[in-house]
Amino acid sequence: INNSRFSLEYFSNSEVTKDDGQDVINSLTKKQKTLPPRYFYDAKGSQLFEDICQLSEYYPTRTEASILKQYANDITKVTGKVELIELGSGSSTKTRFLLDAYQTLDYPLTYIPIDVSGSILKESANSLLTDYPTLNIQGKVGTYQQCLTNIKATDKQPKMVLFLGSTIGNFNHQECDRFIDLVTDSLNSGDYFLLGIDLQKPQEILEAAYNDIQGVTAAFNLNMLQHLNWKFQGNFDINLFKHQAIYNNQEHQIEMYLISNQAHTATLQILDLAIDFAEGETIRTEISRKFNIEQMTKYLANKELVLRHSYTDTKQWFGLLLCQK
Ligand code: AVI
Repeated sequence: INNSRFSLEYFSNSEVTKDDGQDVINSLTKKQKTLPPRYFYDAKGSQLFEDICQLSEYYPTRTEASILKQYANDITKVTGKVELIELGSGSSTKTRFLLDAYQTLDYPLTYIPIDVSGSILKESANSLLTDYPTLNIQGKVGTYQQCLTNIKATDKQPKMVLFLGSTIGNFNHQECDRFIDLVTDSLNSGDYFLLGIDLQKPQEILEAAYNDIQGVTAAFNLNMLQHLNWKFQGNFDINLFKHQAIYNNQEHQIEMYLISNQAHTATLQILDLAIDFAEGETIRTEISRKFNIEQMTKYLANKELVLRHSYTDTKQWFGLLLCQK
């Protein structure tokens, strides 16, 4: 993209590193085998996720979009003029409601999308530059850690960090702590954090959202094995696995599994790893925690993030928390 309103900085490359592999080895050699959810998102997986967002069963995306649409102007009134930084921006579709609203405040608006995928970032920047003729876009490709650390050092303008889609639900408690600490460190006092959280609701609705009839979520889950095959020269046979998502009522989280339907061994050559599966043995590929607004508010307050306003939909299925450091 050749445009004076656009810049792109790379903090990570797509080469396979030793650490990547170590992560997979550790996860697959535990008693309950797991895999890091970031392996969902190769080019095919990212497309499947976009498809999931369109499913009638998968309510989070459209519910969050409806909240943003309804309250974007209210949000601008609370924060005033800020620079927008989005973590895991992806296609930036929902962000447009905020860009529309901030645009009306009439100042040089800067949007800093951060994503691990450079290709999706360029694609979405291209269409944003056309649709928002005065918007400045400073994309950053890398992990949240890499990109946020850098922002703290360079940025003095009031800002708001966006973390939408309830992606925070894919972190366990420890990862969540570390993530929020990272965000808090990157904010100056007075800066804002806008967090999207999926709320607790009846089990049937949750399980339907992660076991859609068309099998898109199943394809998304199984694609992780194909991604590993490609990345680490593996021989996972996706026909030997079945997708399942169940709601864990105690932990308030969806758990996604791949279940091996027979005893077999798979290998990942580059990692020098052979993985034995018993019949019925599972790999847990994702947790998706479901939250309660009051509890989350207390948690954030303990982390120096004070709730300014919370927004929700009429069914109270999804929440947007606007916090300030
Ligand atoms: C990205 N993340 C918030 C999604 C979720 O709902 O936890 C990922 C997903 N997994 C299955 N469907 C969607």
